[in-house]
Amino acid sequence: MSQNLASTVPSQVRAVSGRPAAASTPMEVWQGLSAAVVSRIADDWHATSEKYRAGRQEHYFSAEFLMGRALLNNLTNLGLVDEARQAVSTFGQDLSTVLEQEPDAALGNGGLGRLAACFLDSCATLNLPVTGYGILYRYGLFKQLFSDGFQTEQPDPWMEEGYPFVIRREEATRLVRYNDLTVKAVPHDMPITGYGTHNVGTLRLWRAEPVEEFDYEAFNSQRFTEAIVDRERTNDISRVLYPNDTTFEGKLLRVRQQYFFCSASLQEIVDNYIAHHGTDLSGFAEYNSIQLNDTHPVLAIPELMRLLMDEHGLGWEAAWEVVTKTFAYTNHTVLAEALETWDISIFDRLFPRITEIVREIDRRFRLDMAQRGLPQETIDYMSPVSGNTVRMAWIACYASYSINGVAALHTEIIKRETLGEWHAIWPERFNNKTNGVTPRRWLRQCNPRLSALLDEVTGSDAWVTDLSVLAQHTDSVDESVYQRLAEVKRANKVDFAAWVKEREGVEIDPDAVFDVQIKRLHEYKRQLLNALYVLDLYFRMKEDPSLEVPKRVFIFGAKAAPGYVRAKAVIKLINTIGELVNNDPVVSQRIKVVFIHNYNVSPAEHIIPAADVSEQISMAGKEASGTSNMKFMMNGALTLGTLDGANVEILDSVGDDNAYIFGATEDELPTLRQTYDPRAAYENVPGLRRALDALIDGTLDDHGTGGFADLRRSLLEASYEPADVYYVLGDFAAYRETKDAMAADYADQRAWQRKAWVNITRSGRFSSDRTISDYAREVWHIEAAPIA
Ligand code: GL5
Repeated sequence: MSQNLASTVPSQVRAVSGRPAAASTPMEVWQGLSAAVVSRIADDWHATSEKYRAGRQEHYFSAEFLMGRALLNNLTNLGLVDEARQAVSTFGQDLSTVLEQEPDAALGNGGLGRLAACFLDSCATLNLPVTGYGILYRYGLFKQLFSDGFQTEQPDPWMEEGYPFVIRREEATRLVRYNDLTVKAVPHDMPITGYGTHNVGTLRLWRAEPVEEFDYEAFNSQRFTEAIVDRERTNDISRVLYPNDTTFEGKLLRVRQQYFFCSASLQEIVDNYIAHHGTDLSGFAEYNSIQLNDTHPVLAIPELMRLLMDEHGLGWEAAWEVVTKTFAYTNHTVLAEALETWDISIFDRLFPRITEIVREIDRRFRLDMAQRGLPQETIDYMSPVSGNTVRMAWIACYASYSINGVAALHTEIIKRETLGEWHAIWPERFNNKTNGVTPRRWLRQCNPRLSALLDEVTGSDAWVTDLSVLAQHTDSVDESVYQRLAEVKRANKVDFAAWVKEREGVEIDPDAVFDVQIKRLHEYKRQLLNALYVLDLYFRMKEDPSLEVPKRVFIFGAKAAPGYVRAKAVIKLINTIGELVNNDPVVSQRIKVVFIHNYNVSPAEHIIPAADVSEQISMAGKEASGTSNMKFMMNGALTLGTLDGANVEILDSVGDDNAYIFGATEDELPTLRQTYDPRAAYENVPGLRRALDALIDGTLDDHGTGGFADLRRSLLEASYEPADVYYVLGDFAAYRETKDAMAADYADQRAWQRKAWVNITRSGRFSSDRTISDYAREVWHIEAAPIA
C-alpha cells in the first residue's frame, strides 16, 4: 500500500535537511518530495524491471537524453500534483516555488536528445518493455550567459546538490577495457513513469569510475599528481557532454565515451540473456533488439561481435547472424558535417580488437558487394573502412535490419541521396518513422489551462494517452470555444510576460503577437532570416512612422556550439538588433525583441504555451524533422514555415488555410540554385540592401569582432564557399510577405483562434505515442507488458 505524500514528505525533508520541514529550504523540500516520489514507485519499478528482463525487450542506445525536470513530470504522470501541493503546504511551502528549484537534466544538445526523452515517456505510458542506455554526464549542456550580447558558456554541474531521481546500482557495475585503461562503468538508473499506468521504465546512465580510487603508494611518496592521474583520465570519460548539435568532432575522448556506454550496456544485456535464456547466444535476437539513435552508438556493432565471439564462443558467421538481426538504425540528419568518421589510428590506440573486427567487416563487405556485381567505385564508396577512415553510418547500414528517417520528406532524401547506394541494394530495410513529442510534458503538464479546456470539450482526459481523439472535435464545437481558447492563450501570455520580465528584464505586452523561434543556433535553421526581417521592419517603421504595424514580440532562444563562430555572431546580431529596437522610444511601442538566455527544456515549457507564431524556417531539405514545430502546434501556435521536415506533414494535417508556408521547396532548389545570384537579391528585393548594409555601416556594433561583416559576406560573396548556402536572401521576399500577412491576420481573433483550434485538434499524429507504437509494431516487434 502506498502511503499518502502528506505522511511521507515531512520525514523525507527532515532526513535531507536535518531540520524540521518548516525550517527547510525550498531546495531541501524539492529533494525530500522527490525522494518521497521515488519511494512511492519503488515496488512498481522493481516489478516492471523484473518483468521486462524475462521477455523480449527493446534497448534504446543514445549518447543523449535531454530529460529536463523530473518532479512535476512524475507527479503529473502519477496523478499526485494536488496531493504534493497539499503535502508541502502543511509546512508552509509553495509547490511552484519548490518545483522551480529543480535543475534541468540537460544531457543532450537539442532535438535528438529530447526525442529520446519523449520516446521513453511514451514507452512507459504504453507499458512497452524498452530501456534507455546512455551516459551520466557530470556536466550537461553548458549554461549560456550573455555578456555585451555575446554568448559565454559556463559549466552545468546539474547533480551537484544531489538528485533523488538517479539511483546508483553499484552491484551491477561492469568493467570496460581500453588498450591503455580499464574503467568501472557504474549504472545509475532513472525511473521513467508513465501516465495512468503502474509500469515504470528505466533509463540506465553509466558513469565512469576508476577501478582503484588512487595510487596509494604514489600518494604516500608525496607524488600527489601522479597518484590521481588515472583517476582523472577515467573520470574524464563521463565528465562532459560534447556541445555540438548535428556536427561531428573527431576527438579521442568522444570515441572513448561512445565505446564506454555501448560496451557496458551490451555486457549487461548479454548477461541478462544468459540468466534468462541460457548460454546459447544464437537466440539473442529473439529476445533483444537495439535501436541506435544516430551513429553515436554504432560501436555497439563491433562490440557485440567481440562479446559473442571472444567471450561466448560464437564463430564469425553465427555472430554476424545475431548482430544483423539485433540492430536498427535511425538517421537524424542529412548534413554532411554530421556523418561520423573516425581515423582508424584512434581505434588502434583504444581498442585494437575492435579495429580487427571492423576491418573484417570491411573485408567481408567488399567480397559480398563484389559478388553482387557492384562496380569497384561504388564498393569503395560504401566500404566501412576507406584508407584510414572508418565510417560509422556505413557500418550501421550494413549491419542493421531496419534503417529509418524521422519525417516523410527526410526518409525520401536519405533513400535518394544520403544513403542512396544502400537503398538501391536493401530497399526493404528502409522505413519512415515521423517523430513525435509527448503530450504529457508538452501539453498536459506545461499548459494546464488548455488541458482543462480539452478535458471539458472532450468530456475526459482520454486525449492525454490518445491524442488522436481530439480530431473528433475539430468541427463539432460551438463558438464559445474560440473565445475560451483566446482567454487561455491570453492568460498564458500574461504569465509568460511576467516570467520574461523577471528573467530577462524586458517588458512585453500580452496583447502583441508572440512570434517565437527557439532551437539550436545553426545556419541551416536560418535565425538570420528572422533577424533580417526584424531589422528591415525597424527600418520600415523609421522611414514611415505612420506605417500600420501589428504589435509584435520577436522571441528567440538558442545556444550556439562554443566553437561555431558564425552562429555566435548571429546571437550577437540578434541581441544588438534587440537593443536598437527596444531602446527606440517610438518603434518599441509596437515591436520588441527578446532573446531568452540559456534556452533549455524548462524555459520551453514556459514559452510554448504562450506562443502565437511558430517559426520553422529552415532551408527546405535540411531539417530532418524538427520537433518543436509539433509542440507549438499542440499548444495552438500557427506555423510560419518552409516545406521542410515534419512541417510538410503538419501542413498536410491542418490544410493550407491553417498554416503559413513560404519559400523554395526541396525539389525546386537545385534548379533555382543554377541561376541564383544573391547580389541580385541584395540589389532588387525591397529592404534587403538597407538591412544588409546596416551590418557594416556602423548602425550595429559588433565590438570590432568582424562578426557582422562576416555574416554579410557569407550571404553575398562566393569566396571559400558558395555565397548564401542556405538561400536566406533567396527566400527573403516570400518570408517577408508571408510574415507580414500573418501578423495582419491576427487582428481577426475569431479566425485566428479557429486556426489554432484546428492545429490543436489535428496534432494527434505528432504524439510520440503514435511514433512509438509504430516502432514497436514495425521495427521492434514488442508488445505491451503491463505489470498490473
Ligand atoms: C536532429 C535533427 O536536426 C532534427 O531535425 C530532428 O527533429 C531531431 C530528432 O530526429 O534530430 N538531429 C540532430 O543531431 N539533432 C536534431 O535535433 O540534435
